[in-house]
Amino acid sequence: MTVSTTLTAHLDTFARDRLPPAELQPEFIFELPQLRYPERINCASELLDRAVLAHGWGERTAIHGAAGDLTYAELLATANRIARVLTEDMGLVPGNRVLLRAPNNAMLAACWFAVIKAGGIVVTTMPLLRAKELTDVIVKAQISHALCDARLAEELEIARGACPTLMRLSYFNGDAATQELDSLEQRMAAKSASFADIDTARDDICLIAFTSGTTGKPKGTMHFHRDVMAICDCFPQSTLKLEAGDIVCGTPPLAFTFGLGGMLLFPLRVGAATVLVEKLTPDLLLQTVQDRKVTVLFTAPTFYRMMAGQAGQFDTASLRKCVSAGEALPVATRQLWQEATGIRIIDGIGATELLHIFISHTEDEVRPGATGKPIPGYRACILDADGKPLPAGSVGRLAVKGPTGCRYLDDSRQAAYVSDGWNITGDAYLMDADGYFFYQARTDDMIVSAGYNIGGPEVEDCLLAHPAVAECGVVGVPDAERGQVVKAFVALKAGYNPDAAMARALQDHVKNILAPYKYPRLIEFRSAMPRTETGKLQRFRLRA
Ligand code: 3UK
Repeated sequence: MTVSTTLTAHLDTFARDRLPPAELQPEFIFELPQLRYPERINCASELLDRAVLAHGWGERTAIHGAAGDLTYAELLATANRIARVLTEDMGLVPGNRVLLRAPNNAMLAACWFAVIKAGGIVVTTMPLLRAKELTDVIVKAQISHALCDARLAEELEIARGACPTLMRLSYFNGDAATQELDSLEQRMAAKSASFADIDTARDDICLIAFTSGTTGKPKGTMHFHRDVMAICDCFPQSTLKLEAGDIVCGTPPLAFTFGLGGMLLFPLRVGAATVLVEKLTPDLLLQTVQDRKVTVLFTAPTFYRMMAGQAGQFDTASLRKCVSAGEALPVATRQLWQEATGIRIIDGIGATELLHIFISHTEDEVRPGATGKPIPGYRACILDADGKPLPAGSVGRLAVKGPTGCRYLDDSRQAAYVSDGWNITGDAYLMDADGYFFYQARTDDMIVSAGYNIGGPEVEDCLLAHPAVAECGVVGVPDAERGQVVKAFVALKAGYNPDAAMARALQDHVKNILAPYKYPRLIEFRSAMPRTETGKLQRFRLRA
């Protein structure tokens, strides 16, 4: 497929002008016939207008929200009204960047479609970001407009002072009952429910997702309309097998592309419904599964682990499929969830740079400890430090290519992520003789102790299988004699004592299961592990 680069609909070419140079772009593969999209496509028209006008799904429920349910037709009308506010009142021009800020709710979903209908570029931000972090994002992407949940106004108002490009701002009230004067809702009420979507090119940028990086300035990953369509037409079709009757729910924010795909785009692509809940705890998610008869769950491994203990108190019979991503799924967690619900979790590795999941497996192909195989449409291999492919059984750098890939916004770190057309995710992996991919650690997190390479997650898996352990994190700490030694941070379940005898018991437990050189020489008890908003263990904070 030749990808046109001339017919852009963007009048503001800021983002387009800052795409990585051709030699630093990943190679894209469009082997699957469903990924050969027409030259002009607007992913919002495709997912929303076509759902109502072509498929006739207007009366179906698209979103179950706290303030009530929205049908596909209602979601379309709401998005159209917001698109009119953006273009008629707020001066949005195709190619402008628009910041969205809200917990997972129906207004956030409608705003997402509205921006893309109007030819804008969506930058959804995590609800917990503070003014400093918002400023970094706004300045980096030269954001001109913002649509923000009124309850999250404070930090954005502080950021605004340092952000001269951010000229037009409108607040909405989300699922809250109160309606402010001159809110986005008020402005929308005056608008017609129809809107002519901008006729964008398939390779026009429609979203910039910032990575939840642990160090350095956040990186903006840029994605095209065709990339959004591609993630809808890969994992959910070949692996998850999402269906029109499904009701999905889960924890990842829509600002995290795991959540954007799973909790919004994938269900809309097939005529299914999503349950958007603003704040979820393990028992609230279980309660929601019971109340809403949820069939498909998306969340991170720690959430499955926490829910497993309580699942018996709820009716989870409606559940059909459970997807885990964000970090490695421990074998012990997979087992606990299967014992509690009878469901085999579908593990999948995705990345913001690749937009969504690229290695995964169906429930019938579970291989404990493995993430799976490249999903149809993607290829993966293991490379050595020089970029040469390694044979099966060797640990090396995971390299991936497919219909999506890394395009950082004006960032010298592009050269570290893309090499020779491959996306290098920063993960150490091993492929076995059958082609299954086994996660070892983040490349930077591999522990090297007395010449042995040790992946922290393997030791964590082992500790999690001990009945006293609630949560844990394993890192390497400097050691004069061995270079590094393995150190485990452990949070115990209620009723267990964090004492020397417990530490010894845990060490013996690991020595009984793994090669003895992997056992944690140091153990420190903590009440909980430091985690990101997306559920990832922050190993750098444990090392500090
Ligand atoms: C790690 C995993 C082992 C891995 C994401 C699904 O996590 C997502 O994106 P991020 O940019 O992080 C990417 C990195 O996270 N990781 C993710 N999933 C797994 N490690 N097993 C897994 N199943 O280090 C990867 O490089 O935050 C996940 C969909 C969309 C996403 N953006």
